[in-house]
Amino acid sequence: MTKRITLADFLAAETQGQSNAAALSALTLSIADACVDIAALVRHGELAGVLGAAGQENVQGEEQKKLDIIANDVFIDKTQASGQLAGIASEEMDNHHPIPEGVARGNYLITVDPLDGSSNIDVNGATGTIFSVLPYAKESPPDDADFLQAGNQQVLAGYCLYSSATMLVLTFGHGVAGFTLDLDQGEFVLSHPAMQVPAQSREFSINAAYAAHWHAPIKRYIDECVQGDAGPRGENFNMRWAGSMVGDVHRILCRGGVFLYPSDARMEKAGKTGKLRLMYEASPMGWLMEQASGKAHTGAQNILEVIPTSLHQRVPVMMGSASEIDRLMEYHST
Ligand code: AHM
Ligand code: MG
Repeated sequence: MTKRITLADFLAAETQGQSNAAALSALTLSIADACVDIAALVRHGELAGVLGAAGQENVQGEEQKKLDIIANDVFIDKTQASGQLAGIASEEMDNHHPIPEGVARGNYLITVDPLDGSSNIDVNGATGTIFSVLPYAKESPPDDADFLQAGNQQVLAGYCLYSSATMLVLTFGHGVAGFTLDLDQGEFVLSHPAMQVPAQSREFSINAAYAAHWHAPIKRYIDECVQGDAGPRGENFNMRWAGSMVGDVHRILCRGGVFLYPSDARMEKAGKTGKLRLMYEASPMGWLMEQASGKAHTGAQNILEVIPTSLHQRVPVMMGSASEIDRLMEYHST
């Protein structure tokens, strides 16, 4: 029988010998704790009375679901109690949440999308939590500008997928590890060690409803896939779109493919470059992809090199199997 490795066991080995081992482990376990609580709310659905709209919008003008707000509160309560955070920025809050007086402050900042894909909640579809941990060295409390660090500064990134099983997927910069929640024991157990994105794949993920507005490089890439074995790729492709970045990226980590949420002419007319947010969607997912031997790009730049100019900045996103992202980058440069 293979040895059962819990998240706590994994953290002890992963952080061994590091001066910040205890801090990073405590913070990671608090994130896992928050995800266990959010998973329980998601799992109980209508019975927990948490479905439906909250009747207000977030800073980005998107309708908030009740569970968006509850998940945000749970995540803040659990992670700040670790004593390792200096501040928390979230999709659901205009500005960062400062650690209250009387609660210990630490040397990390966290950015989070507490319930990604929340339009899936009411239809019992996959959702997730995405998080990114950044270093913070100052003594004084941070301001929003302190969060504006490029993705290549992250010390921990990951997501929790709430689907048929609850899975926590993490990187500290030494590969990607996936854990499945053991509901009987209430703990995450290593189930997917050393996750690797297959270098090649014949599967793509994009919301094709926006095809009329795509720019030429995306149009060319998808057109060539859709032509199948009669087209220039000479092979048939498959398409999947979960409406949840966590669900789509998880599938790609498991079996390859590309996830695309490009900017398009209609968005740009409305003053937006893409939909997904750099600091708590694109950067953490981009680092996971790279750590699993995949790639993540905006079309102009490696996602991890984009220096944020605001907490809720949006970026075009292309990530997944290395050879397909290389091809997309080539199409963007010609
Ligand atoms: P959210 O953070 O408000 O839930 O939005 C992000 C989600 C992603 O999970 C998903 O990939 C995308 O929005 C789906 O967008 P669309 O409805 O345009 O297909
Ligand atoms: Mg969200």
